[in-house]
Amino acid sequence: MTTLSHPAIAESLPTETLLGWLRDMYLIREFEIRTMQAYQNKKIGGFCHVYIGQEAVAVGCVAATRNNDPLVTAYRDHGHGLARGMDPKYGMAEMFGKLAGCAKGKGGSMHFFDAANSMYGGHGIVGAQTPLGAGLAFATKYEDEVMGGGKSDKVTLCFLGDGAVNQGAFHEAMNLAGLFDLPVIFIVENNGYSMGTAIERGTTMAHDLGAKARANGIDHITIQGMDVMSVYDGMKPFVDQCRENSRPGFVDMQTYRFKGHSMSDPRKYRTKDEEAQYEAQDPIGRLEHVLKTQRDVADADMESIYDAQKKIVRETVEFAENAPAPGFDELYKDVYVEPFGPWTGTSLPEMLANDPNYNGGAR
Ligand SMILES: Cc1ncc(C[n+]2csc(CCOP(=O)(O)OP(=O)(O)O)c2C)c(N)n1
Ligand SMILES: [Mg+2]
Repeated sequence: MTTLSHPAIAESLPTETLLGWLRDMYLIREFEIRTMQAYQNKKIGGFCHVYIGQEAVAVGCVAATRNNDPLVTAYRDHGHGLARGMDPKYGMAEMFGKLAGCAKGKGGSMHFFDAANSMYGGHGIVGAQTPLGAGLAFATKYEDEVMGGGKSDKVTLCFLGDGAVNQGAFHEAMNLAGLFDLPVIFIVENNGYSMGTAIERGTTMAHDLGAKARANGIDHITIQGMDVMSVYDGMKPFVDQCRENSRPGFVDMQTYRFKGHSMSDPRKYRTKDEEAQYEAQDPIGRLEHVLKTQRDVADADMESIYDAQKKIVRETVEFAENAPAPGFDELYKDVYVEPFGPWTGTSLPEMLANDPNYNGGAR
């Protein structure tokens, strides 16, 4: 394991930067509170997993990257989209199943997507995004080195849950990343549970997840993910190192989800004491405390930032309510690569027969 020694970088950042992180965490928290309400009011259907408690992870990691660094994650994805700068009203509209949603209302909560901010989803199959993370990193390297795109030096952030480290796809992705020197960082948002299963019950070496990285020759670090400044301090040099040497990385990001796994989880598998212990480490409260005691920021100033985020989120709900639903003409769109779909009236063989560049399949 590499021990990165660095000064407390976040401490040296201007107060404005820390206030920006606070604003983003407020936005995510409020977005999730309203999401839960809308779900209970049956405005949102399907699977829905909120990010409350884990806000510092997405915000700190995004702060350590550039906006064109690809990012991919699992289904607990609202925080990543918002931290990356996705317009929250397109996220809310997505969950309401509206055409204005970021995936035209066809994906829902688990499929936030925002290509303009290099956010490539939102994936519902546990671990399925890990080969995609390796693939995104492979693509950037290929563009740089083979296609002559110059050095974009992009670093891909691939988030996964602690449950996903038990998936075969994850190990295949890590193997290829290690083998091909892919600039990807796998960030395990280790909230201690996969649905109702505690990590120790489902994962070998749960006390040392870095073992999974060492097996593939991949550098790893552990980060206290309840504190946005620690997240940034850990991630910034790690991302810079990955950018510099194009070697993959692995992060055991220790965090906790304050709510249930999804909207239908009574949380019987953990104690109220345990929940209270983590709630006392609320990432938002921690940053508020730092800003108040070390930066002389007044409570009223932070409150007004929170109020502004509340207003933004209230407007997302109004927007989503009033936005039109997709029409029937949307039903078959974006299902297959167009125009090969059967509804276009053109079959693939017909398309190829009419394509002057098609060589009949000869290699
Ligand atoms: C391949 C696969 N198996 C099972 C499921 C059902 N499932 C959905 S979420 C989940 C738990 C995953 O937990 P974790 O990776 O720790 O992420 P967290 O929910 O804690 O963010 C499971 C088993 C699934 N979606 N995909
Ligand atoms: Mg988990």
